[in-house]
Amino acid sequence: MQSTWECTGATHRPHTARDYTETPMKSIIVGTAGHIDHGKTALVKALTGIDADRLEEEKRRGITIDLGFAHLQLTSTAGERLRFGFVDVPGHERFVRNMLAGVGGIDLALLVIAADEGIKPQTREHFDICRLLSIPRGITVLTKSDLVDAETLEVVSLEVQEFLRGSFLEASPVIAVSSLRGTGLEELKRTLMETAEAVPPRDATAIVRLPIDRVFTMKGFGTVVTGTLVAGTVRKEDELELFPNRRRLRVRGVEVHGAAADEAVAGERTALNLAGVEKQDVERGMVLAASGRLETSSRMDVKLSLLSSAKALKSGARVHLHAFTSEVIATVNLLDGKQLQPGGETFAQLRLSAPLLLVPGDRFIVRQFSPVVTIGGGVVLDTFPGKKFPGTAHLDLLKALNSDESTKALLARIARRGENGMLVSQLLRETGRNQNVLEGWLSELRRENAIARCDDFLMESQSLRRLADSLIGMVSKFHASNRLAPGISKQALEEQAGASERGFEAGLAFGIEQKQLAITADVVHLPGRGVVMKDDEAESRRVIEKTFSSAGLRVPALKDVLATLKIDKPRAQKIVTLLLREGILIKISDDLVFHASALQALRAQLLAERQKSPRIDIARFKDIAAVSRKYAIPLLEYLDREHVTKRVGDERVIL
Ligand SMILES: Nc1nc2c(ncn2[C@@H]2O[C@H](COP(=O)(O)OP(=O)(O)OP(=O)(O)O)[C@@H](O)[C@H]2O)c(=O)[nH]1
Ligand SMILES: [Mg+2]
Repeated sequence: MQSTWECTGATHRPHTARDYTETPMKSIIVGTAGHIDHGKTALVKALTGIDADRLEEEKRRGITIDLGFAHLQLTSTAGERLRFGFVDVPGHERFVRNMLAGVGGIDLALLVIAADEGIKPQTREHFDICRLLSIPRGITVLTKSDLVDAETLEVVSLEVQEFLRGSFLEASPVIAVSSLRGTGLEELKRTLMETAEAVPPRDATAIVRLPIDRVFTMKGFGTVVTGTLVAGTVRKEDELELFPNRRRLRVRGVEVHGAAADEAVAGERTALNLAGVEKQDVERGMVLAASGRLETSSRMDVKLSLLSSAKALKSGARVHLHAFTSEVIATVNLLDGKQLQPGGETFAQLRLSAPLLLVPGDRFIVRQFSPVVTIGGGVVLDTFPGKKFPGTAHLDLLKALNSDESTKALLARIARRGENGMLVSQLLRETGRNQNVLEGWLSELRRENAIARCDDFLMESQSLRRLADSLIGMVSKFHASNRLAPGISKQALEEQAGASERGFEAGLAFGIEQKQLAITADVVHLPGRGVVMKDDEAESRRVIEKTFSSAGLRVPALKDVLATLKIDKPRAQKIVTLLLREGILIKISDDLVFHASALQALRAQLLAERQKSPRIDIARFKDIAAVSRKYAIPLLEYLDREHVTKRVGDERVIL
């Protein structure tokens, strides 16, 4: 490869592929922040030798308009190799949205304040943005120290310390430098290295996500995109999915911090040469992610904080939402109250004007709709929420999702699916977490008996217990009202249960495992119940069956048969119901019941008679069946219904 994709600044360095025999390199992304003209770009150049202002217009106007990039490699006194990727942002208030596109993935903020001007509006706004995005650490740099005397520097320094009090930067160093003269730069580099040592490595095994901040074409390469890789590892030849349009693309080449590499890992400034896509099809704000793992969403539940400098925010208000490099319009629905007070914090559901690829834990900034100023920010809790639900349940869920304990939040995600349960793949998509990490938490939850698992299916233990209990209740109820039936069919029980298919299977399996349910040939029953009858009931059943089978077609009245039994009438009636359901007895009219074998014999007889003549009247039928008129009429009507005979005028034909 001839030139770098990542850094199109003045300095082009020869490429060196990563040498894995060397001690591993730690990558840290540093973002500048601060008011216009306070010397951010000059500082980055003084540190790295790279002019991050790459646009002709920037050079002409002497201001930064869009994001600029540079890099610097240092070796700490402990021998650790550190690679700093700088994202230089514009300070101009009109370009805050460009600043927001760059600040998303940074590990460390360089808050730049010119010693001769002190704190200015965008010092505050950029600082607020860093706080709202929870950027964990930073260094404050007083630039242009050569322009002020020692006394003024002291005053500005005190003013800055006062400004930082109570913030994430309170205890961090404040370093005076002159990019022009080079003073303070060595101290700044030392401080950068010390601060970098505390930066924890990002999760290189998580699901890949690269929010795109630049797209360009390079002769001989085609389309190149750049961004800060916020999660995962990208290798040459990987297939990635471009969101939101879901195109699948192949990675033709990888560059990290301006040098060709076999892979880029989370936390690195990354440039990817993509096959199968034109420059005009890709733009800032799109995200490249591992194929088929994640999904965009237009509705999300978040925790939202409002700056104390902002006006109160009404539920239903529209705002500009910035997350990583993307920007959309969002409608804020507050979930607790109608209005969020300045300096306040609450749970909210956001409806986005376009779908974004975000996962829980991602941070965002909101800016007032008009005039556009930064008013707050927050953290994504749930990218696939249901509609706002009443009472405190929704807030309770969000409190759990907002918990620092990963397993607690995970349990809340599984628990909210209740008796439907969920698949591990759904949980992966919902959390954006890598499978190994998730599996670790799931094992912990299983050890604590908080969840149950069957292959890739998960259900919260309490929901499973509840489901099994309700199944047991349904089966018991069935037995109670169908005392002589063997049990309820599995299908009927599933319909009654109303859970998902996998949920029902799990609930049933659990009930069986607990020996509270049993299943025999797709019939679910309580263990020891169902087909088993009490002795006197079994005896009665035999009596009924025998009476009717020996009666043939000259059957006795059912009530007379039941009167001879030793058991009470309701129990006797249930035995009859069972015999009818099993098809052993057949009811042809309100008070006529026959044994199936007698009717079967009659059918056979009629079929034989048909050979002689298909025409049959009542008299002939009475002869054949050897029954009185009292039985003949209902029997013939039954046979008509069964399409054994057919009425034609006063006569019938045997069919
Ligand atoms: N004397 C002096 N001038 C400086 C120093 N640092 C920057 N400057 C000058 O201040 C002006 C603005 O510097 P930049 O680095 O472009 O400022 P910036 O913060 O990047 O400005 P934006 O990107 O537009 O927000 C330039 O003319 C620089 O030469 C310094 O340490 N000393
Ligand atoms: Mg600049």
